[in-house]
Amino acid sequence: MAAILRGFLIRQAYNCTKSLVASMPACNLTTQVTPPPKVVKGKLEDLQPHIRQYILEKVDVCQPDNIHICDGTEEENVSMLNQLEKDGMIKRLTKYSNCWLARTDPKDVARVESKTVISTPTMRETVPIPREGVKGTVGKWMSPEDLEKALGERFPGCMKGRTMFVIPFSMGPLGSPLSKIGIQLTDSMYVVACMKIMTRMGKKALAALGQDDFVRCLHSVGQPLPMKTPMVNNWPCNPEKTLVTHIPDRREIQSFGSGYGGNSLLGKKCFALRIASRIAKDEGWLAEHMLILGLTNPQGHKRYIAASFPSACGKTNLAMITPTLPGWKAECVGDDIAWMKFDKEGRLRAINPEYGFFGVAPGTSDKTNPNAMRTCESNTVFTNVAERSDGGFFWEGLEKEIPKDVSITSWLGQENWTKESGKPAAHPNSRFCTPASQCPNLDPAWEDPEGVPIDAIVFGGRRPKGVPLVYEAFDWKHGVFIAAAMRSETTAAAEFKGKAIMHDPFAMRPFFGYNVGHYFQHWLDFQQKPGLQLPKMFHVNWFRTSEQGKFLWPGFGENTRVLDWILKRCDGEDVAQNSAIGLVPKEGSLNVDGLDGPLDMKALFNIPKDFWMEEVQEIRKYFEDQINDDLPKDISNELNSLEDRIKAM
Ligand code: GTP
Ligand code: SPV
Ligand code: MN
Repeated sequence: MAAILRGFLIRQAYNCTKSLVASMPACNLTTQVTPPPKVVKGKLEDLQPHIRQYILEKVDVCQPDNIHICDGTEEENVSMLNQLEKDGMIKRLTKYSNCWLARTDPKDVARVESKTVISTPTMRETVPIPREGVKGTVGKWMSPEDLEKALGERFPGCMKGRTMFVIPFSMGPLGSPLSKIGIQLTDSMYVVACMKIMTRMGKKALAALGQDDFVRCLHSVGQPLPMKTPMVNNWPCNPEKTLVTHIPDRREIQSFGSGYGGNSLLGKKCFALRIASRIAKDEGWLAEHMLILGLTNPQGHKRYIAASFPSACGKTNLAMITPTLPGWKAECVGDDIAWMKFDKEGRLRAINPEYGFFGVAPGTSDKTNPNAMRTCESNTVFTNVAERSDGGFFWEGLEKEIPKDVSITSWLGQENWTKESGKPAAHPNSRFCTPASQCPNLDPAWEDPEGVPIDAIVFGGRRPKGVPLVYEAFDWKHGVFIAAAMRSETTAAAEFKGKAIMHDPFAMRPFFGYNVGHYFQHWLDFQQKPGLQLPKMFHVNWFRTSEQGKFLWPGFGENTRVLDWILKRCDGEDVAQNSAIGLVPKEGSLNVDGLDGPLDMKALFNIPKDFWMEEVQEIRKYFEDQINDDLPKDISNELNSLEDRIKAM
């Protein structure tokens, strides 16, 4: 009763009498209710009724003290950063302009796949039914009843004592026919600051929305005030209760307990991949974990590629590549997510729905990724990196750039950190959150509302053994199979411990918004549609190692050599030959001129029969265990053909 009365009072207070509750039951006005929250910024009355209704619904549940409707202005941003600094949640990195360091509670450092769920009326819509006795690993389903219960145990009263920020944001260039709008409600100012970098947010997004519907995103750190337990690093979170939920039928996300990355910046993985992949299936397009890169060869011919690697497997690096081959130019459109749709002419067109980069810090240096270094020297929020005594940042990979008199404080706050401590200075999943507009090699067409035309789709992973540097799919169907059969070594981007080779179809295992088998079919279906210019598909592996465990390929800027070969194939050049697994470079066709150091081409391109026999068995087991009845026939046929070709080797 108190809750219903409270809801009524809130709507009365904001003069929103078109009540959500159709009729007010007679009630005793002496019932104790908390007063409605104060709107400290913006006006609820100025919002479209459907937005206001969503906010009030969640205000009812979460019971914040204040409401702040974000306008997205620079003044707002500055005042929030100042407040965050006052609260001790971020610290200025004085060596740069407007750069900040946040250190999280060490319990909240990465995406939590085990606590990320999708809720649909039936399980099969979200995940395949695994083979009997097997635990499903491609997504997690929650029944609507369990979801309601789980949300009910978490959200009521979760924003008490806090401010609810209302963030209207556009995924994709404002006004592009390919873009979509979301409204995120959050009680974390850190999230607002990062959403300002990662999305086009504020008044402009509201204007672009008009009367249309939006993706509903609710986020709470799950710590009403006063907190019952002390905060660690001034970083409120609730790891025991963390739950990231999606309701694709309602285009809705509700995330509780984590303030970190993809768990809390809901425009990113939750919206732009999980919800968007479902919208894409319904509407006939693709939402993918892919970078988008423009490449101009020395003859001046420009083309774009999209590339899909699992988390922490090199997307940001490839997206910002500095070509080592003379005469080449590379320009970045996006580093993590691509929304792609075939246009009227049958060309696949891609936009980057994001506005910034949330990139892995360790390994980034002037040598590996100078463009990222230049991008994040201003207006950047760093999370869980180490700090230099001169106000600079530090992480693994920057050892050579530390002057003698500069000391390091680790991400855990350990002063005078040295390598000898045996612990990394920066968390392996520490990140920079930085505006795309600052990237020196940003593509001029990166905000083209029509998207850029894609000529090649590249898949890849971390494969220390057996998988060659590059190979091409025989055709679209074979390409979809290669992507479905992708595997990669685990990384620090999620909660996994230790190194293991995991299946990661399309680099989307943690991000599918619906049944992976139906997703494969959605990709396969494009082959049947008339008039489409299907891009060529490839698989790359920068991470093959020698017996001694050293990388066989120099990687980074030198990857242009592989892209050169890929684009030659797109031009129809006769530089490929058949192998059991796909088309590989003809001898001498991969340009290795001027590479310093010896290169073991044989080891890089070797296709060991015993390895591939095992790989086929492993893939078959995975498909049968995990995808079971939902595996498209075309995919199992492709697997059988691969096996036949390997047997015949
Ligand atoms: P997410 O943001 O998690 O999706 O990661 P990502 O795919 O963008 O990966 P990123 O480019 O940030 O690279 C992750 C790690 O791989 C970094 O430590 C890089 O230094 C390393 N890396 C990237 N490209 C290469 C390469 O070509 N060779 C080698 N050896 N390492 C690479
Ligand atoms: C990934 O894990 O693929 C990321 C980082 O890009 S996060 O946004 O946290 O998902
Ligand atoms: Mn990613």
